[in-house]
This record gives sequence, structure tokens and C-alpha cells, in this order.
Amino acid sequence: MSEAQVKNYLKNLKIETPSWGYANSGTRFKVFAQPGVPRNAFEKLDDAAVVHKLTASAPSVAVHIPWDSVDDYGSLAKYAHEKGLRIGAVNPNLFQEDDYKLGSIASPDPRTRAKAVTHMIDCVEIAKKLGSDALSLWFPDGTNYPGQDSMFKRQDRVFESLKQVYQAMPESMTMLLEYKFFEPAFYHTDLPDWGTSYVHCLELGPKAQVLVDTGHHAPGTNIEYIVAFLLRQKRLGGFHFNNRNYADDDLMVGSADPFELFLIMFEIVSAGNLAKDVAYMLDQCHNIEPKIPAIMRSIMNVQEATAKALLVDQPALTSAQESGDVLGAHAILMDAFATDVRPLVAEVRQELGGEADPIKAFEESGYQKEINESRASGQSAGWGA
Ligand code: PSV
Ligand code: MN
Repeated sequence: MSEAQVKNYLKNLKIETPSWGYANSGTRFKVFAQPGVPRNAFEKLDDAAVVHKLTASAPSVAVHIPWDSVDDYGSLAKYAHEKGLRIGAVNPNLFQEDDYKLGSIASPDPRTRAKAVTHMIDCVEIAKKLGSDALSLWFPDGTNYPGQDSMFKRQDRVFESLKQVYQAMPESMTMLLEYKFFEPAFYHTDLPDWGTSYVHCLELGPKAQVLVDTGHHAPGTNIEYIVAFLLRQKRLGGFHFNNRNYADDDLMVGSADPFELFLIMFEIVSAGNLAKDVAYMLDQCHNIEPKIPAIMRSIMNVQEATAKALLVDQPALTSAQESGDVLGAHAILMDAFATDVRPLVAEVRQELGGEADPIKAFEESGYQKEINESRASGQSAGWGA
């Protein structure tokens, strides 16, 4: 691929940031509050606009309902628009109410299942008002003890509930179906892996697509294989990017394992047109590091991994693969991974109207000091956990 083609691909690569990444977050042990944290959905958009201004690569923001509930969704969409942004995926929250103790859509209680379905259908309506075309679903459903509930019946309940939501979606909307192998349930999980999500998506219809959260796999799982499989089946809806070392750590994507991110992006770029509708979203929490720079660092990591993936000499790789040259093929991949693409990616951001070094530009902008002062009073937004 020529340098111009690489640059062109990178210019079209847009990364959605999560509204909750700008808010206070923590572990189940402690939330360390940070200064200057937004107090509502509008202020989260203010921060997202700064990220987009400096990186020129993050024009959309995912929202979580009710964390981002407002009286008038039309005005939130308008505000986003005025800031050069749009609202991306709408994430219904089905994991923070007492009713969901035994699960949401798989709960043995029909009233709880109905409540969960109603909330998701409400979110379809909210998405319409926000101008969003993606409903992003993750469920906390599972059991803690053998015998606690029928795993067989729970699959039926999951499907019946999803079907109702699917039918309520407009033609233009995509249902992104996430999975996670454990937590908050520890014995079994109703949507534990990509295969389960994929089968439900197949049964639901073409508007249902698998969402790969890179943190939701057991150690050693080959995520790039999952990506290749889903791309070939035209069922890869998108990513929730983050870095995991142990479980669902939600650390900055590409921080501890940039090689994994490179291999994932290599499958994406190799798939060409099959990857054209894939959504690239961050799903991270910045518990101890400053949030806005951490989000920008993550975007830069995705850009750098993608640039390296684009630099793989595809014809040489194919020829090495087809002639059984194991070490030659591996070396071609590693050569691309070893390339320093930072100057190239910096140029791309500049040509887009952003900054070569967004983090330095942020530090020099004085924005953090400004929000530390203007948001000193009131209640900072948080996970609500
Ligand atoms: C669950 O762990 C998850 O990955 C889902 O995407 C939620 O919406 C998100 O995290 C909340 O941070
Ligand atoms: Mn996620």
C-alpha cells in the first residue's frame, strides 16, 4: 500500500469515545474522584469535543442510559452537533437495579424481563431522538450456583426478549450484541462468548451484529481469530476497545498489549470492504490517570496499530503463506509491527486539522485548569456504582 493510501485509510478511521470514560470511575474497592470531571451529559460532550478537536478522529460519543439521561434528548443531539460531534451507540443499563438481582432478560421473573425489554425499547426511542443508529447491549445475566436456575430456559428467555427489542428497531438501526465470559455472575453467564452472541444474531436477523469487547475474554484467547471469523460471516458489528491483563480491566487499549491490537487491526484491514461498517468504540475507565489525555492516548494507539497493519506487505505475505514459508511469513508481519509509524500518524492528524501531539497540545491549552475551576461545585458524574 502506498503512503497516500495508508494516510487515506487512517483519515477515514473514526473512533467513538464513551461518555462514561470522561466521568469518575473505579473498581469495587474505591472510586478516586478527579478534579474537573463533568457533571452531566452536556459537559461530557464538552470534553469529547476537545478530544475530537485535538485528534480530529473522534466525532461520535456513546451514551449510557440512565447515566446520560436528560429531559430533552433533541437538545442533547443539537448540542453535540454544535460541538462538531454526533451521538453514537446508545447503551441501555440493565445492571444497576435491585430488580436485576437474578438477571435482566434471562431473569426467572417475567416482570423483570418485561422491565428490561421496556427499558431497551425506550432506548430505541431515545436513539431515534438522538439521531443514533446503534443500540449497544450488554447483559449482566447469569447464575452464581449450580442449580440456581435452568440454563436451558434462560436461553429461551434471552432470545424471546431480544426478539421483542429487535422488532421495535427501525430498519436503519443496528443491534450490537456484546458478550463477556464472567462477572457479575460467577457460575454461568447467559451470553458468555462470541459464539453465543453470533447464534442469537443469526436467529434475530441481519440487523443484529456481534460486539467484541477486547476485555471480555479468558486469558490467551485469540481475539484476532474471532475477528476474522465474524468478518467472514458479515457479523462483526464493532469493538469496545480496551486493554485487559486479567479480566475486564478496562485499561487503555494498546497499553500493555499493542501487539494484540496490531493483530486485530491487521484482520480488519485485510478484510477490506467486509469491514466497512465496523464501529470502533472505546469502552474504558480511567480510574487513576487523567481522563482526557488517556482517551487521546487510546485513540493514538488504535491509529498506530492500524498504520502498522496497513504497512504489512500483503503480496509478499500471501506468497510466503502459499509457499509454506512459515518464518518468512511471520517476519513480514513482524517487520510491519516494528515500524515507527508515529511521524506518519502525526501527519495524518495534522492534515485532518488536528494536532501532531494531542496530549502536549492539551497540556498547553489550559483546558484542564479551566474545568477544574468551573466544575468545582456540584456533583461529578460517575458510574453510580
Ligand atoms: C460491561 O463490562 C461493559 O463492557 C458493557 O459494555 C457496559 O455497557 C460497559 O462495560 C460499562 O462500562
Ligand atoms: Mn463493553
